[in-house]
Amino acid sequence: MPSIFSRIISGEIPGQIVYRDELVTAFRDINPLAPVHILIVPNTEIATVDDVEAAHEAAMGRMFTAARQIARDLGISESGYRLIVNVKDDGGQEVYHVHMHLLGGKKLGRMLSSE
Ligand code: DGP
Repeated sequence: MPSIFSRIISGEIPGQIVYRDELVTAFRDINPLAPVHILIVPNTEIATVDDVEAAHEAAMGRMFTAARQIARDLGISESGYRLIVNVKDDGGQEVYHVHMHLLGGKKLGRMLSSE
C-alpha cells in the first residue's frame, strides 16, 4: 500500500506542495512545529534511511539542494533553519517514507532536550 506521502505526491490526497521535481516533492507539514515546516520527500518510496542504497544517492542529494531552494523561496535562507531526518522508532519516525523536515522562521533553540 502506498505511504501517505506517496498519496500526496501522486495527488490522490491533498497537500500544500511548495516544490516538485523529478526526484523529490516538498509540502507543508500537517502539524507545523515552526512558522516554516516543510517535508521534503523522495518521489520513490524508501522506508527509512536504513534502507537507502547507492541507487538513491541522486534523490538523497536533491533533498539538500531542494531544501536550499525552498529556504530561499520562503525567505529563511538568511535567518537560518534546521534540517531533521528521523530514523525508525528511537529516532521518532512516524511515517515510513524517508523525509527531511525543514524548520525555520523562528529561533529553534537547542537541538535536543537533555531528557
Ligand atoms: P516523522 O515523525 O519524522 O515521521 O514526521 C512525520 C511528519 O509527517 C509529522 O510531522 C506529521 C506529518 N504528517 C503526517 N501525516 C501527514 C499528512 O497527511 N499530510 C502532511 N502534510 N503531513 C503529514
